[in-house]
Amino acid sequence: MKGKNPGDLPVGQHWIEEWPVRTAEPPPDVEPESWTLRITGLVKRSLTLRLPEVRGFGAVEVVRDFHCVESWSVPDNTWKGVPVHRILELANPLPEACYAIVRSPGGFETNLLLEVLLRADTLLVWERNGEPLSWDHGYPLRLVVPDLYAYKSAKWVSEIRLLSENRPGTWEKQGYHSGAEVWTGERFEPEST
Ligand SMILES: Nc1nc2c(c(=O)[nH]1)N[C@H]1C(S)=C(S)[C@@H](COP(=O)(O)O)O[C@H]1N2
Ligand SMILES: [Mo]
Repeated sequence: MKGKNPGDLPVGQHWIEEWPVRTAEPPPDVEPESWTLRITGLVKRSLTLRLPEVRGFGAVEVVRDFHCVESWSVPDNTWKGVPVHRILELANPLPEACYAIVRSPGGFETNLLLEVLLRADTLLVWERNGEPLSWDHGYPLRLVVPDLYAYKSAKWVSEIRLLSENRPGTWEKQGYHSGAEVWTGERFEPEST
């Protein structure tokens, strides 16, 4: 496995400077003031959080590259957001919770291992390089999972549902890899290559 320091280029990727917008569904028509993030499913305590409450978990900054499975990589993004594990600790996952499905209001879904959501650098982000994200890039709340291909980094996150079984999301149903680890090149599920 190659290293994963900022500036390391994964196999099959190339650097680009401009950050493109890549969205399958129309962006949601929801005011930030009424935005809620819900934590549902296999938790002891379901949560419905407004944006100030999400930010109240405490923001961190991480500097990481951003890799789309279609081969472009945007270097050196300073992401500011809340580590998801802080929110999940309050929700308190049940022992049988091993997977999650992350949802956006427009119907986009992506699945993740709970242990990936608990990584220190898995963030719910609202700022990049010192500026608020644009709406197209997922404001007011987007997931960033730096070591997974970017189809796991759901924009406009409104629900994180914990599950006992792995269920494919929007791109995973099209044959994209459920794991999506950049550093081992998990682009497609084996049966579809
Ligand atoms: N809600 C939602 N999130 C999404 C997507 C999407 O279509 N809808 N596309 C994914 C894909 S394939 C990529 S490459 C990144 C792109 O993020 P960007 O548009 O901010 O560059 O968002 C991911 N998150
Ligand atoms: Mo992508």
